Formats: sequence, C-alpha cells, structure tokens
Amino acid sequence: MNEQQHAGRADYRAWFAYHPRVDLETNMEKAPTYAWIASSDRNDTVRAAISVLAEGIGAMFGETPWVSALATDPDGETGKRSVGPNAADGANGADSGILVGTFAANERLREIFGVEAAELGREGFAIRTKEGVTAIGAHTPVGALYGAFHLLRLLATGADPSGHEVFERPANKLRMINQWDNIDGSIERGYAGPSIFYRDDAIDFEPARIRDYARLLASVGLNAIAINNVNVHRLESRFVTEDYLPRLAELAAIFRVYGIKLLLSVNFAAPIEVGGLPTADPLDEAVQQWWHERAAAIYEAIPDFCGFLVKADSENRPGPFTYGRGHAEGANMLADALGRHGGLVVWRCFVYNCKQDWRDRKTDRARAAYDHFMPLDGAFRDNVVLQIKNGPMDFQAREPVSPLLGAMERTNQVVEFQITQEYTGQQRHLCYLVPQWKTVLDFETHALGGAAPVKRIADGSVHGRTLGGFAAVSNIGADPNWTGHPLAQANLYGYGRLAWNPELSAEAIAEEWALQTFGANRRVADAVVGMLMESPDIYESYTAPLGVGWMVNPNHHYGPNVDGYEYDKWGTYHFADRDGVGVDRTVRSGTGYAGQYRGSNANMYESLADCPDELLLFFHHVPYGHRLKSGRTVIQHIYDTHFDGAQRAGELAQRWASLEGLVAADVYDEALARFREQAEHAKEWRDRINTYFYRKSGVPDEQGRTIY
Ligand code: GCV
Repeated sequence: MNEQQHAGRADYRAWFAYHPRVDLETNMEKAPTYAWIASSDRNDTVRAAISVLAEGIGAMFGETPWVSALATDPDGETGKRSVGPNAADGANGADSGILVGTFAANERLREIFGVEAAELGREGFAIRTKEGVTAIGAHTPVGALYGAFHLLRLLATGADPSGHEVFERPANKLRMINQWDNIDGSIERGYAGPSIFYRDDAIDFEPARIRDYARLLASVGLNAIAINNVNVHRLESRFVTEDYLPRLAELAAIFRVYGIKLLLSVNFAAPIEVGGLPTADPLDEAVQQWWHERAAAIYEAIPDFCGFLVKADSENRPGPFTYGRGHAEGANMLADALGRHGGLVVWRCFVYNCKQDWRDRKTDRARAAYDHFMPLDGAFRDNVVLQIKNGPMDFQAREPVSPLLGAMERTNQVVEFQITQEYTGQQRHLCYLVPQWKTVLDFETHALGGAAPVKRIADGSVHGRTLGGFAAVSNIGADPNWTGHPLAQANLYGYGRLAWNPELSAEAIAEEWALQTFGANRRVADAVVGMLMESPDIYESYTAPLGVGWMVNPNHHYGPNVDGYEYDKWGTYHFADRDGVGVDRTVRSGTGYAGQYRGSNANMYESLADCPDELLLFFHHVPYGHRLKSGRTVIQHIYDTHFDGAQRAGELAQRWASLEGLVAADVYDEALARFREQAEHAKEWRDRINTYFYRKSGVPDEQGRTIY
C-alpha cells in the first residue's frame, strides 16, 4: 500500500486494514497461524499473492511468515531448494505454513487436490489444510492470487481456515469496472476527488497508487478495466495512437500483475477526428482499414488488451446512424478489427432520443434500449457483448429491471451497474447499493419460459452464451480514502464480490466488509451492517416515492428539484397534475413499455392491482387518493415516507456517533460530517417534495404535520 503518500489515513487501506486478530466472542488475541509461505511458481502474479499473504498475516498476527527464496526471487535461480523446514512438500510437523501457486508448477498441490482441481476453470482456486499446510491451488497464477485474497478474507473475518474446504470459481467471465475519467483529470459523475490516472491533459499517474487500486479490484475478483470515460472527447480519441499507447502500456503492465485487462473507450468518429478520413462509415473500406491498423498497434503495445468500450449514437456521441448504418454494423466493424487479436467490443445499449417532446405522452425513454436493440438479436459478432444498464432509465434509486436483459437470445450481454452514486446521494449520503443490485440479479426475466433470473442471463448460462458478466461505473478518485464517504467503499467491495458470486447476500457482503475494514469488533460490525442495510430504504424514502425518479437539480443531479431534470421541461417524469401522478406505461392506455416484459411480468406491470407498490408510479398514472397495497393513499404515502426517511437519516448520524473511539478518528470524523450533511439535506428533500405534492394535490396530511 502506498502509505507514504497517504500516511495517517486509516481508510486508504480500505478493506486491507488488517487489524490485529481477536476472537469475536472472547475478545482474546489470536495466536499466529502461519510460520512460512512457499511456492514453486516464478511469476509476478504469484509473487503478488505471496506478498499480500505475508503482509496481511504479519499485520494480523504480529509475526510475518518466512517466505521461500524461490517464491521471491525473480529469476528463480537461488531458490532451487525445497523451501522452509520441509515446507514445499508439506511434511513439516512443527510449523504450519501456506503453499500457494499453480498445479503445473507445484507437484505437492497436484497431490493435495488431485482430480478435484479439474473443476476450477481458468480463474478458480481451491484451499485445503492438510498436515499443517494450507494449500492454495489454481490452474493459473491469477487463480492463486484470488485464493490468497480469499484466505486473507477468511482470516480477517475470524474464520478458521483449517476447517474450510474451499472450491471457488467466478460465476461471470467478464467482471469489469468502467472509469468515467477524463484526461483533464476530472471524472464524470465522480465524487471522490480528481482522477488517479490523468492530470492536466496528460496520462499522469502514481504507479504505487494504481497498483493499490489494482490490488483492491483484484481482491474482490474484478478482471477488466475500461480506463477512460465512455464520453470520449478530443484528446482521448487519440488514445488509440502511438502518442498514448506507451503510457497506456505502462498502466496495463501494472494491472496485468493483478489479472486485470485493459479496455479503452473509443470515439466512433476517430477515423475522422484522428485519422483524417472524410468519414467514419463502418462499411467504408478505408475506415475499416484504419481500425485494423489501430488494433494492430494496440496489440503490439498491449498484447493482452481486452477490447473497446463504445457509447455510440447516445447523448450526442457519434455513431453509425450518421451514415445510415445500425448498431450491429458499427459494432461488428470494430469487432472484426479486434477479433483477429482475440479482443472484444463492449457496445453500450444506453441509447435514447434526448430531444423528445414529452407532451405527446407516448414517447418513452424507458422503451428506448429495447426498441433499438431487440430487433438486432443475432446480428452481432461473437466477440461483441452488449452492455445493458440495470434499469430502463438511468441508475435511479428505484427502477424496474431493464426488459432488454434476457430478451435477446442470440446476443452476448453484460449488466451495467453504477457504483458511483450519481442519483443516490453522490457519496455524501449513505446508500449501500448491493441490496438494489441483488434485486436486479434475482429478477426472474421469464426468458425461455422461466428459471432465468438476470444473474443467469448475465453469466450466459440461460442462452448458452460463452461471454457475459458485469460492468459497473467506478466510485473512486484521488481522495485519500478512495471514495469520499468512507462507507461508500462497501459499494466497490460489494460489486466485486457479487460479480464473482451473485449468490452472496447483501448482508453477508456488508458483514465481510465491515469486519475487514473496522476489525473484529462485534459492536462496530453490527452497527455498520445495520446502517448499510437500512440505508437504501432510508434514501429512497426521502427522495423518490413509488418509482418516481429524476427529481433532482439539472446537470449535477444533486439535491431535490421536482421539475428539475434537464430533459423534463414539462414535469413529465412524474406527470404530476392536480388530479394525479405517475407515468402510464401500460399497453392499454400508455406508452406500451409494460409490454416489453415477458410472460407474467408484463401482466403484473400492466395491472394496476398487481403492480408492486414500489413501482406503481413508474407504470401507472393514478389519483392521489389511490389506495396502495399498504392501505395508505398515494399522497399519504408520499408524506409519511418523507417524514420517516428524514427522521431515519438523522438517526444515522446518531448511530455513527455511538461508535466514537471504536473506529479510527479520521474515518470517524469524515463519516460523521457526511452523516450530518445527509441529515440536514434529507429534511430539505422532505420539505421540497412534500410541499410540491401538497400544492399540486391540495390534499392535507392526515396527521396534520407542517408540510411547508
Ligand atoms: C457518461 C447519464 C449520466 C452521464 C453518463 C451517461 C452514460 O446520463 O448523467 O454522465 O455519461 O449516463 O451512462 O453514458
């Protein structure tokens, strides 16, 4: 960890805090567990695994294990002997230790795991303790690295690894993070300081900081990073040229050690803007040739380059529409250029018409992704994967699941989440997003007639796709604690853990994170887990009622403004008038969006009686007196939840204050300041929303509270 630079900040280490281990029940310090670490592998990734193990175990148990010469020597020349006191063959009786590495390089690991190793796949790992040796075995160095992180997680959360048999492999092949970082050092929708990759129109990074980020990402199993904003501007369009490739190759080399491959966001118009061609038409031979040459140059510099991420014909970004071509023609052209090198095109489906006139009440942004892409099912190359936002709109606190997820049977898909909290409090408010992501992942799409939740669409298993996974917009910046709000680290951690294993519960992830970050203190862990788990409901309560989103200030999207959203000139994301509120998206009388779902989902959303309360106003326009399943009227629900949410936001600050002295002072202070801001800001939300709806509806609060 790059501690010189951030000396004194406990939360720079994030979940690598490695507090001294104490038993959670007895509060007794735990005895050192491992005396040595050995491996016969000779590569940087296994060396990184050994280094994290040595550092973590040393910090947690007070004694740094002895590391074998073979494991640390870059040339492997000095370490031909079997290391440790008979360590590598695991025959040592006195001291226990760790044997880590690949099956190919370590005979003893092959013996320990035998045929069971066959099931692990390229990135999986196994952990087993036998005769004093904790063996971490994998088919690849990165598998061994993931195993090392897993063992540390077990130790840091108080588990006894000797009692654990672990066989793990990731559910998803692609586990991506997207940086929305710009070369001027700003981050689009970034809330934790400037970029760690760029400054003043140059690629400019501190290698130690990048390595620490890579380590954070790899520790939760992430394996790909798109290194620049999907909105690709002037200079970033040149990233595909020799001007920038050497520096990008340096970044790729740091990430490579941690099993993370690089993607670049590219500008579809780069052949014109960079290549000097008169067109970027995907069917033009000179354009195709230009991209082929760029691909060859990229692979020359970065042989394991993952691919391109593309936002095209979306929010004024260039794309194939200019030339009368479609998304498939655009994506396939790039896929052909990358395909011969084994690269991918990740093509975003966030495409909608910004200039729509909402007065017609039929045009519906929610429909757009499905309307654009569903007709193209089967038209994309095998090395194209479509990146689909989790909801049909744009990362609101509450949206239904995108009906495009699962709809296409012959197209690779990844689900896109937003870790950065654009519409969910901008890392000034606490909003643990894992519960929301779990709801999305468990949503039954009814593809192929059923048993097709989003998590099985994303991993490719429902439609037999070999390529799939997760993408998410990162929430980190150059702030010393990475994420601004110290507790927002839980979202980055949780995203990675879910991408690896979507079956984990939001609560289990929160508990793991809290124990690793704050140490083995039951009181702290219970308090933090409780606050995290309640936080999304609290945030939703004082902001967005019943599936209405967008009630934020234009451009920066922070703070309440019921009619404020930039495309919402006529108050039409909620259609509130004196008689009622909500958007009619039914097939019968509305935009028809509900009909994009399959089977019983379409019926459920179409029907006023069956539509779940939390999405009622997303799908239906109803009078304020409409009774919810809860028994309350819509207007009373709005009043009650806003009073309740603001009160609970205030209590978060008090709950955090009860931990004074139990968490590091700088972390405590940073979070407390943010909880106080949240508490004040929640009152503003409450008053602005309640006042607005009181004025529209003219209906008083049943409980006679002061509304404004
Ligand atoms: C990177 C929303 C955000 C934009 C973002 C866009 C996208 O519209 O407000 O900042 O652009 O989503 O996902 O492409």
